[in-house]
Amino acid sequence: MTERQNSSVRPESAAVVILGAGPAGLTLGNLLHAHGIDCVVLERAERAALGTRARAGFLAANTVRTLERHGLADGLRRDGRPHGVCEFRTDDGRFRLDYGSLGHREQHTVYPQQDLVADLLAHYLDTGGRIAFGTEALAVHDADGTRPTVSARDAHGRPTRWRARYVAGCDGRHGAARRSLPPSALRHHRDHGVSWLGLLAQAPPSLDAVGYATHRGGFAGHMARTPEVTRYYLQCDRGTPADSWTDEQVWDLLDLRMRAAEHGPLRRGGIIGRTVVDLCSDVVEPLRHGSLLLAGDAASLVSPSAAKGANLAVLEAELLAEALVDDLAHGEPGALEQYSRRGLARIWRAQEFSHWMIRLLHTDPGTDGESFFHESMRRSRLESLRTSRAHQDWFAENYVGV
Ligand code: RFL
Repeated sequence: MTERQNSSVRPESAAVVILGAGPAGLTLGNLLHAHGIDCVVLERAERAALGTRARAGFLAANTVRTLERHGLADGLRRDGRPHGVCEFRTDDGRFRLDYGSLGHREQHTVYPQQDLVADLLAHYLDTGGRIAFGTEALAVHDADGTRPTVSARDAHGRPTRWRARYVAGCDGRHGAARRSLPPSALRHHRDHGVSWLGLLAQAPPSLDAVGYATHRGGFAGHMARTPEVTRYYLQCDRGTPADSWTDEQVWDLLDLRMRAAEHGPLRRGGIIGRTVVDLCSDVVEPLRHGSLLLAGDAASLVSPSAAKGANLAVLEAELLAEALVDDLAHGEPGALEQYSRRGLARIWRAQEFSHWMIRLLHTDPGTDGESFFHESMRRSRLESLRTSRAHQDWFAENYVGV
């Protein structure tokens, strides 16, 4: 293991400097390292913090295949659980979609993102990958040339500088890569006007399915994480502080919106995590800006309504790794432009489906205030999903696919 945190031994240049050790950065690091490309990962957090951030949990079949292809799936193969059913609960009753036997007949693997990150990190370090923990990238300079540099601050607050041929911006939505984009970069942003209180409960799942409940008080969601921990979502007003409801009020609201009185009680437990998420979508075009390349949340933000973010991060990292290997090892012109085109095609597909899910799950007040009209459209959409096999196949393909 070559974990080199000491600045006196840490090299200050690499062919590829990767910003961020999330699913995107670590997948990319592993793939480049496996192809003998000299790379280093700069990560703001300390190592201990990396394996503790609970976020995603549903990995699509394609994501699992990608990780398997590169020998990065041992943990999720061992501890991940297959999942292929979702249940909608509405004013008109409830229905279940066995999406694992619809469409392309693919399932999710439930595996917490923090475990995936821990696996990717362990593999990267065990195979000799270089990473600088506690190092915050501040800006990418000269990205329009062939010798970009990254200015950073190490764990002791000392300034450091990294030279590269390429910089891979995998440092999320608030990272240095996005801050360093040239004015020519297009940023397509859409605020869906909806917020969710994301909750982690120390409680076993209450359903054997992903639960989506529409209710006049707002949306509620249920997603398994582990046999002991479950993620719930409660739609809340924009600006609601995460701690505005007590644990008991949270459970009462979840019971109400998920119609526990009709469909069975939820299994309660301590609320161990709360995050307010404002649902918005955001895409940067193109994904290449000279020597700066974007992947994962740095490239696009997808609302968590369809669980696409972590999946896109892994898939884009694979595409980017292929393009960088083609460019650096085989001198193939155009490989990085192609990365941008291929990555954006996937991103917009995921955006479209996530947007559709948002409109399926929330009442849209509309600019004209005709909530009856919009609510009726939404009910009709749900009814179509309940009754049309063609619609169900389309849903399954998009829900599990990226
Ligand atoms: P990450 O995971 O944010 O990792 C970025 C890394 O960069 C570091 N960093 C920096 N390092 C150096 N210098 C800087 N200046 C830096 N700034 C940041 C950070 O410390 C971090 O380690 O981005 P990445 O790799 O692009 O991965 C994206 C995913 O994390 C994200 O899309 C998903 O978590 C979204 N998401 C879900 N995705 C799914 O596919 N399925 C789900 O079920 C799902 N559920 C969720 C989610 C996101 C959520 N939140 C918190 C928005 C549930 C929630 C509540």
